[in-house]
Amino acid sequence: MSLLPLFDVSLISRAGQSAVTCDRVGGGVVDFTFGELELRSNQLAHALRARGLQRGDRLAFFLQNRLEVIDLWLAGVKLGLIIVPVNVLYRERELTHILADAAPTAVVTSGDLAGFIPPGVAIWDVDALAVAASAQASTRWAVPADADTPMALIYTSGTTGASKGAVLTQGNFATNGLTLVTAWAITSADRYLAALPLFHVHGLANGLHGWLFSGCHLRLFERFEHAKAAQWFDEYRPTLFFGVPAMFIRMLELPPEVARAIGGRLRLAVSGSAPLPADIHEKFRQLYGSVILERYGMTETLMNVGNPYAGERRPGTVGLPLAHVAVRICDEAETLVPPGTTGEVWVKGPNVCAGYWRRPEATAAAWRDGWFRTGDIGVCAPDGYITLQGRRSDLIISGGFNIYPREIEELLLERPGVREATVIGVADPVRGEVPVAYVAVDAAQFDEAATVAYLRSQLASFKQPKGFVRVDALPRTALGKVQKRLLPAWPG
Ligand code: MLC
Ligand code: AMP
Repeated sequence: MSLLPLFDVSLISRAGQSAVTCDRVGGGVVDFTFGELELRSNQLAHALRARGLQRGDRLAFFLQNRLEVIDLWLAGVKLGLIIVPVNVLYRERELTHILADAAPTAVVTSGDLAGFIPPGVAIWDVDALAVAASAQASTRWAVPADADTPMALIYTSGTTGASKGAVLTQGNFATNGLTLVTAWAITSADRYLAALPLFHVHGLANGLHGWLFSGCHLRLFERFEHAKAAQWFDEYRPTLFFGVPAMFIRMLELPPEVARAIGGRLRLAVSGSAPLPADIHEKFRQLYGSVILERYGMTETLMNVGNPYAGERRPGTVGLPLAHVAVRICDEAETLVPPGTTGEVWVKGPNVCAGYWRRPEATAAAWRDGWFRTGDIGVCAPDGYITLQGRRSDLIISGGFNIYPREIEELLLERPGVREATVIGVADPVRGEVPVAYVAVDAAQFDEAATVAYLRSQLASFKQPKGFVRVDALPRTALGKVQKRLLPAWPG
């Protein structure tokens, strides 16, 4: 299953229908029809070909949500490119690694972000590219593709501190999108408010494809801004909203009458990417009159499991395997465990990526006989509902963004005066967890302010430790492994 025939249900068959509303630079909004998106992406495909891009070449984008990201995705499908979405919050360390590993022909970015791109990488300004495209022919240029054609290389934080690129195919996105449109009954009558970033799979794979396959209407926002949420929902009147728990927690701050009005029009509110506490599920239901559908996915697999659209949406659980996904829970000996027993979640299906980009060892370590080992720990109830309980690694999820402590620890250990360092996640009422660093330092040499400034230049803002706790030495096992559970409590 390839993507273009599925997109054509909207791009060609609904050419005259309003497709998307975006903010206009300088104020106001601008609308585009599906037919206009078809023409824009054809022109961009010609412009990219003129710059030498060919099937299989990588092209990265480092952009906030904007229409040009959609143009790039559509042109990428047409040309058989491998698109590399990069989180706009990434800084020197993350960008250097990803861009060296993916080796894209260029990074498409905007003037405000271009300064973060490390030297040696070709930068294509998004506005200049759009101007170049507008002078190109609008005839369609499309190369043959099938389900195995690589579509995207999406980086996911690695336990070693270096992230790995998951190779996602057209078939992965097609299966995922089609299942969601069917399972969630998305139709052309829906109105989808999109504020999740398009550089991660929740917004990209679910949001963008749910929209294009169903032909519903999209209101694209640059990013989620909780102070503006009430106004956005009131003006746009969405029927669909996909978010991370931090967004739903922020939305609990709205006045009850505003919340009721929003909830009355919302047909479906979906939460994922981090655990949604059961009390937030309940508070949202009371305030908005809308029962959140919690779902579970990952970069490597897109969506795996979700609560039913028609059926019980059970708080605290991620629900049931999607129609095309097989799930099993296995113990440390890699054996299937019975319902009610905790183990690692393994998944199999056409949603699972083709492997890690140029990392055969990492790929071999993550797959067993066709099953992908998610690293998530969970339990399956006798009636099939799955509850996630934790992770095999010490991954921290903050506002739906992933943080591997090791990445921060490695940087801390490079700083003068730092003898030992470890990072843990501590509870945060909005973001779920935030990172905190525990350090054993030589006080005469350690400069906390300089260390904070260094981390800011190297890593995304959501990875910045919210505090430094000084200890004489880290608690360790006899084998030298840090015992994070024995660290003194974070004083807040
Ligand atoms: C967040 N920030 C941004 C930003 N998003 N800055 C610029 N552009 C963006 N797009 C920064 C802010 O500058 C700030 O930095 C911090 O994040 C919090 O911002 P806030 O305005 O206070 O937002 P808040 O109300 O806390 O909500 C944060 C959030 C953000 C919900 C908007 O966490 C977010 O967009 N999360 C979505 C993550 C996501 O899409 N995950 C999906 C992964 S895919 P500072 O310096 O002040 O801290 C996946 C698989 C799957 O996991 O299938 O689920
Ligand atoms: P990422 O690598 O950014 O794709 O993040 C994927 C990880 O997010 C998963 O492996 C889970 O640990 C976590 N995750 C996604 N959805 C949920 C959810 N509904 N509840 C708890 N954790 C989730």
